Amino acid sequence: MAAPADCCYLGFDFSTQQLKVVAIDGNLQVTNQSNVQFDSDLPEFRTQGGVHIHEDRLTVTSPVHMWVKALDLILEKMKNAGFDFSNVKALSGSGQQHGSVYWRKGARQALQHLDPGRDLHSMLQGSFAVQDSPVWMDSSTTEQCQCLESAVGGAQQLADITGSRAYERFTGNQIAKIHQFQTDKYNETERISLVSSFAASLFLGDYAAIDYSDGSGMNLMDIFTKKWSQPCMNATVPQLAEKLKEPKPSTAVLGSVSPYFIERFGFPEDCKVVAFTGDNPGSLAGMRLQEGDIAVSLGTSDTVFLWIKEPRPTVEGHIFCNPVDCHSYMALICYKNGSLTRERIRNECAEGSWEGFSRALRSVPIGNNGNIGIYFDAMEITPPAVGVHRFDKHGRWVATFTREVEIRALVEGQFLAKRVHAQKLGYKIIPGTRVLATGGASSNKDILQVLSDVFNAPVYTIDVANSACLGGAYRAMHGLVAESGVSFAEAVRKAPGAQLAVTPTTGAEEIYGPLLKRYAELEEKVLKDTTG
Ligand code: ADP
Ligand code: XUL
Repeated sequence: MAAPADCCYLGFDFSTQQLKVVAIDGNLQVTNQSNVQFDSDLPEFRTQGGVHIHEDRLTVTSPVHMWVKALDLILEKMKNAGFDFSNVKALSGSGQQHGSVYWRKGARQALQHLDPGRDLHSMLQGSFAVQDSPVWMDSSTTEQCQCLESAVGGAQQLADITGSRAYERFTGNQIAKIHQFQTDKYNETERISLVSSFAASLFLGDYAAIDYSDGSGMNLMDIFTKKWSQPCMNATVPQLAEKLKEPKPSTAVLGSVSPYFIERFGFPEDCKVVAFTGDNPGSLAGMRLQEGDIAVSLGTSDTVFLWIKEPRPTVEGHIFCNPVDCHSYMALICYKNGSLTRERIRNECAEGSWEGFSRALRSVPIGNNGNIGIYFDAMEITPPAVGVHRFDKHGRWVATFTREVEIRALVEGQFLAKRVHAQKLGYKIIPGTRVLATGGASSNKDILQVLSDVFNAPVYTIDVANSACLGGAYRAMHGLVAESGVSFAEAVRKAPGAQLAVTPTTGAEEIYGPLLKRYAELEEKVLKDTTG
């Protein structure tokens, strides 16, 4: 599948704070990138961090027109910089997950008859029934979540269908709230899109399907049949399917770019639009995760992505359809107590120095002589428990550890938790499994060594500043050949790889095998104490 080097693929990412784009050539090298920052480049929308936080502190929205104007701006910027759109064979992209867009009756007509002499923003002024789109930071739908869970028999039952229990930010619950409190606007709506499918619609000049992977973040889709779940739809809004239409595979070619882009920017007539997806699925593609791999982002909070073959949804974490392989799944798990907790312990036990923190890690043997610590300074997400808890090798509660033991207990505890929760969701370590580490703490080799030992797998580091965007460009390229059976891994084989950082210490599995079991039991106990 040799692609001429002068052909080009674009990936867009409509994220919370900015719109980004990358261009790659046929050899998968990045040739161009650009971005539009919502707060500073579009100050007229008066957003902070790309959003408006409403008075109740729970409702969080973004102006849908800001996203349209950002697309006008970024394409204009590329054109002015001399970017040659005539080589673009396909484009795709991603959007922040869960956010929703409400197209007013008649908007489809507007999309189909765009005048290349004008910008999108001015032509789509009247096209949205709801001007302020709810986004993933919104947490105002607790009532709607409770209704949905009780309608299907409980949180675990909802997770068994949709891959997640009810979450305030998930789109179905947001739609239910709009139907309830903005009934007129809901009734004026002819189509509801996710941020991702909204963005694809702009390029397509018609409504774009929601893809399976981002569709999994709605609490509406049966992730196993990949159809809207009737019980969930009924409990959300009657006849909702008319406004959503059927979801499609994330690898689907939705059509060619609309004549608007051909005439205004010089895109070729056969430039394809591949389904857009959520930013987290987009990142999985950008990082080129493969079966059995786990990606661990060690930032302010810690996030884990997993490639799973046989998922077992639970009330913790999320299972989404896999964006690059329709026979697989991905899981997403978020932890609130990440770098901030590591920093607190570093300050208390290593005089504020990462050097000292690393020295302490190296000075205590792996397995910490059986001592285990659970450090939830803030109420944790996975699991919803709080407090600092220390246990000795007999499982007895202890008040303090020495400084060195405390540091190792923290790091081992954080990674044991990641493996325990990953396995609960159905994750299996297989021969060839890689751990891909990203985020601030991935620059620390001693922390990565613990990660490698706990997972008994090599750890690679990867720069992911643009992973969702890059994933969009990779998916655009793969979309053109997916139907003929070429796998994503094969299509992006030539892309720059991750760097091997550390390999597991001999004997680590024998030590961490029993510790994993003990950690899981102790965490259960802590969770019971928190929830009473
Ligand atoms: P964000 O999630 O905000 O993007 P980053 O991925 O940039 O965060 O990570 C920032 C964190 O990285 C800091 O809070 C800091 O605790 C951590 N960090 C930076 N250097 C090191 C180091 N050498 N060892 C461990 N942690 C580090
Ligand atoms: C994932 C989530 C966020 C957004 C951020 O469930 O809500 O990561 O996708 O853009």
